[in-house]
Amino acid sequence: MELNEYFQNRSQLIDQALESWLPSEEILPAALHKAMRYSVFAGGKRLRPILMIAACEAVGGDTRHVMHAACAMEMIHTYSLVHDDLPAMDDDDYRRGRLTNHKAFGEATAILAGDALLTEAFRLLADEKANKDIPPHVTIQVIELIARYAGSQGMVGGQVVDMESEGQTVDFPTLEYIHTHKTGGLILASVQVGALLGGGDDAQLAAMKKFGGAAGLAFQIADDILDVIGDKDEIGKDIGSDQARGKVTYPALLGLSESRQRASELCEIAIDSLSPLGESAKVLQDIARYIVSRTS
Ligand code: GRG
Repeated sequence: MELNEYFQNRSQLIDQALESWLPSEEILPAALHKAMRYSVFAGGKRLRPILMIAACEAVGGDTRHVMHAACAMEMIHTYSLVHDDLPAMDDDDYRRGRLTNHKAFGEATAILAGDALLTEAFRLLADEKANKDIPPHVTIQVIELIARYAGSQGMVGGQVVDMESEGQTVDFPTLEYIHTHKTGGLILASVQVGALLGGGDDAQLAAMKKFGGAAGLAFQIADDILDVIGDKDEIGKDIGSDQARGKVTYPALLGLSESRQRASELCEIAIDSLSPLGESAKVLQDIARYIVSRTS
């Protein structure tokens, strides 16, 4: 299956699952559920849940065991975008080609919609029905892993160091800390959880960790590059915002050409790390190539 077709097929499955698990707009409080759904169904690429499904498939697992965690990951990712766009943070008007959540629903509702998405994600990760075929110790491992990569020593931590670094001269280790934590963490967690729920062995989990670390960092470098040379309409948000805010980025520190070089080296590391898995890892390896060549 071509990668495009794979993305289309798996994102349809994710959308169906999200549709069934997210409270409908008719359930009280309707305004909150409407705001949550507005951002979840705003046309995101579903990269993290797709990586989770692909990792599960790569270790020979049953994708039905991973759908709830894939949806929880997308809810956490969406909450982070809703909060990141708020006036107190990046103060953005557009996301995924439409008005940001706070522009559409007001600041207070956007904060609460993000809070509710994060909380609902962990409810779903612990949901009894969704976990009926999963050993309880694996469920606990999954919850701990996602909390670790999303929390103060993961995505939120990376966001704080990113904020503190705005307008400052920042060294390379700090830049790598920001990128691996703020963005890389959820990507790394996605493939690890996919392999874990797919019943992967220790060697497969270790390979997936290496893949996720490299692919996660490559993703953020590609994002930095897109913010310099990307197309506003394709990306769905303004270009040049990193520079305007004095954000620390790869192109700012290393230049465009070296940033591209680093992204393609990381892509090779990601691809090589999965070679022990053979043909079953092909989709993940194609996704790594897509991550560094994407235009949106
Ligand atoms: C507010 C707790 C908190 C964290 C925010 C992830 C993050 C931390 C901020 C997002 C800022 C940002 C735009 C980072 C660039 C990388 C990134 C996460 C891009 C968006 O991810 P995509 O391209 O988006 O997968 P879609 O819309 O396709 O899901």
